[in-house]
Amino acid sequence: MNRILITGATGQLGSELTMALRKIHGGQQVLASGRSHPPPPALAESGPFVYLDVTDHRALTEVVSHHRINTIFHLAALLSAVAEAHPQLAWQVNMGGLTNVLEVARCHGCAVFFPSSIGAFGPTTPQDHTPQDTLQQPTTIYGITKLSGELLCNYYFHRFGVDCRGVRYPGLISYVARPGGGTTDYAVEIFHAARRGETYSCFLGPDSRLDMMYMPDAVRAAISLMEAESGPLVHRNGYNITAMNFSPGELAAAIRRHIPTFKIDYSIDPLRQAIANSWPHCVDDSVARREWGWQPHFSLEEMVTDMLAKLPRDRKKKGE
Ligand code: AKB
Repeated sequence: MNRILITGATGQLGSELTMALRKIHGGQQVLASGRSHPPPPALAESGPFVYLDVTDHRALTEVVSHHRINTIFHLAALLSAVAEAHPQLAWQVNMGGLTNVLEVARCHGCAVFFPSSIGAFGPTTPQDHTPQDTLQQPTTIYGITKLSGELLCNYYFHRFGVDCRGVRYPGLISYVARPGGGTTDYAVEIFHAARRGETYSCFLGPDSRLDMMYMPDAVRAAISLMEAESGPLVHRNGYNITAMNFSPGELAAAIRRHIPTFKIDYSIDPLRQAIANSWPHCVDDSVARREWGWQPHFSLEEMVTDMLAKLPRDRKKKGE
């Protein structure tokens, strides 16, 4: 892993994973890519950035061959809520992008990291302590692309020897780049509202419990899985991983321990609530712990303390 391409590098995970990989391997070794014009300054100044649409097979092939890439972190995808609003586009980007990446990886001998999600589960999956290997019947287009992606990555490994690895991420919480169009985005938005001194109007109900993870753990998970010895990796793709689980009501209470005046109210979005209701409350990540030593570092309390310390104090939207 020393000539790395990151697709979707300007996204919530990509912008921090790129910086972490550049710290380890050197800026020039890590090629960030995405569809932003211009790219965010932190990405543009710390190493190379190329405009890349992952649905363009020829462009992807040229980038991989020109830069002699040997590892691809393929993060470009539509998230759950925006995918549900545009199902055909979601299939085109999430599946079209992945099949292009896997084909290019097969032809150019690259390893591939593919982020799946708790969205790969559905309403028939056991909701508590969801096992690694269980019934997966997702009812969202996002979940269908994530489950298909896990299966396709395993197929490329067994059929063609492409070293594909991946995890099922829960909701990711971070203060650098905002998430775009996910069901768990409330867990980031709430901090921005709290920092502005505003009441947060939450689009999920107070008791919607979901798995979550703070970004430093999510970045470490991707890097450590890709660096792990291959031998013990039985599952390879779609590893359940988690760090904490909470409901909007519990997150608001945790923020209130730091900002006692913070208030939340609820204005439920039926689309995102239905998606959340179809996902597990908490997954069992013991297989990831056993096969490659996965271990989260941040609990709910630690994450809230760090988020509030690091999040830039936003200006009030109006009238400040
Ligand atoms: C989303 O909400 O779509 C993502 C996810 C859990 O996969 N954050």
